[in-house]
Amino acid sequence: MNDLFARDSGRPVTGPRTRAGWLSAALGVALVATTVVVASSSASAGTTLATAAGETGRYFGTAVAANKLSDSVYVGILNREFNSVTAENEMKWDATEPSQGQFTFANADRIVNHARANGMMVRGHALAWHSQQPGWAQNMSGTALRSAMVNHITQVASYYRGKIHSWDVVNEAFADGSTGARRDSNLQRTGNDWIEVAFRTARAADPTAKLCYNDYNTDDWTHAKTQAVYTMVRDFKTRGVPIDCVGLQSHFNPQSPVPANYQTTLSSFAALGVDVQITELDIEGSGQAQADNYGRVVRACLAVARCTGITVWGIRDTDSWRASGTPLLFDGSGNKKPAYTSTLNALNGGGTTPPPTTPPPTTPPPTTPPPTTPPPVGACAATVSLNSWTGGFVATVRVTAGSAGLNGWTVAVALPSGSALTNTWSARASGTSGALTFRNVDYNGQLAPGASTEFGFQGTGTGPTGTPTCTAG
Ligand code: 9MR
Repeated sequence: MNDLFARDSGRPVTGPRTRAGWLSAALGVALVATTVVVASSSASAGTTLATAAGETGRYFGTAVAANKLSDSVYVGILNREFNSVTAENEMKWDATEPSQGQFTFANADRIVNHARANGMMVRGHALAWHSQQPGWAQNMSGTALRSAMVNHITQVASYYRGKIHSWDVVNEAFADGSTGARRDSNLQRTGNDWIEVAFRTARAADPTAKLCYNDYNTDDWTHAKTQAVYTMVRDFKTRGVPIDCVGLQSHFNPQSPVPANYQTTLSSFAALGVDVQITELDIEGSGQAQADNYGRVVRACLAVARCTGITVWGIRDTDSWRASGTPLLFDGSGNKKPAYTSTLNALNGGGTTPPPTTPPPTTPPPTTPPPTTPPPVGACAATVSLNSWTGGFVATVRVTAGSAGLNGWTVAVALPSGSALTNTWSARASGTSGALTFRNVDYNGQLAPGASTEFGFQGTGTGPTGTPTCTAG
């Protein structure tokens, strides 16, 4: 019974449950209510990675390859130890849209279905990336590529809407080295705003998934690449670009070891108001040294309240993309390594320490200056800001209530001829060309006097040029 209780507590709160999961949840509640001694003693030591992480409110996941789901040793460890999965390759652009406009989800579905049948959550990986693009996209540029990216994100994120806990919306967009620059790629050459367009598009397609920016070599707080990603996330938060999480891949080896300031990196990102997830953890090495490094990474995550979960990049060493570095928690035969024990112990240590506190960031979070313009005297006012590129645009509209406040609003916008609406977020649109109207959704219709809210839309062609009009109701 203890094990039943512990297993259930390791399931993610947001994840789907099987009938067995619900049953064990009910039994778990009954145990808490009737046998406090059992609950309190078992709650402090999870016997698997998932249950131990679950007792700290976190998930523990692994990358999964669809073609290994017929390997019984692999599946046995997966189902026993993990409560989150990431498709190692099956949700990437080349896998899901091998020909333009032709989507294939069969392999990704095998992973998603396995996860759902076993009460695991799913991380989606990855919607927009310079690598593993299908050949047709590799040969594209400019407007055509931008539109193809938007369509890809819309189709894939819509197909999996409601089934994905977190999406890696954009992967590896910054260059290595000391410049802090964006990585050159065909996507980057469509315009610097490609990343925010990707995030807005993903939000419109799946409003329930957490949207992450994911990268490697962003673990050391002093590295230019880490600082560049931090600056981008801070800018996105300031401007209302929808981002919920930062993924640190955390691929470590002797050339790129676990940095001493790793926890500072986690807490500094978290202080921007995003979750932090360790998304592709592997640490090359063996024995106690490797075990100690795993322990350090886990303890750093547990020390940061918004470090919400850890994913290792494969199950057995032989499953790894870096198999020769034996970087994972199970050996080729599926036996637990010292790294496994150290990880489990660190997770259980986290369950007995006081609730984690996030140290103050080393860079102060941005402050939004108070609005300098007084609230409009009429019912409401709307202003629009545009991000445009050749052939497309994203419009962000700010609605500000007049002195009486608002209980519902409507904004009218005129699109130039030849332009068309393709996506809307945080509002309901009527029309797709010419005169458009946008109405509030449930959660942003009520505004106190002088208060503001934002919605956005995306389109092809050029964006609206006139001032939008706002009316109450
Ligand atoms: O593990 C993945 C491997 O099977 C693929 O061949 C490789 C191709 O790019 O991608 C690996 O996964 C990568 C992940 O998608 C993004 N971060 C780096 C990972 C390791 O290369």
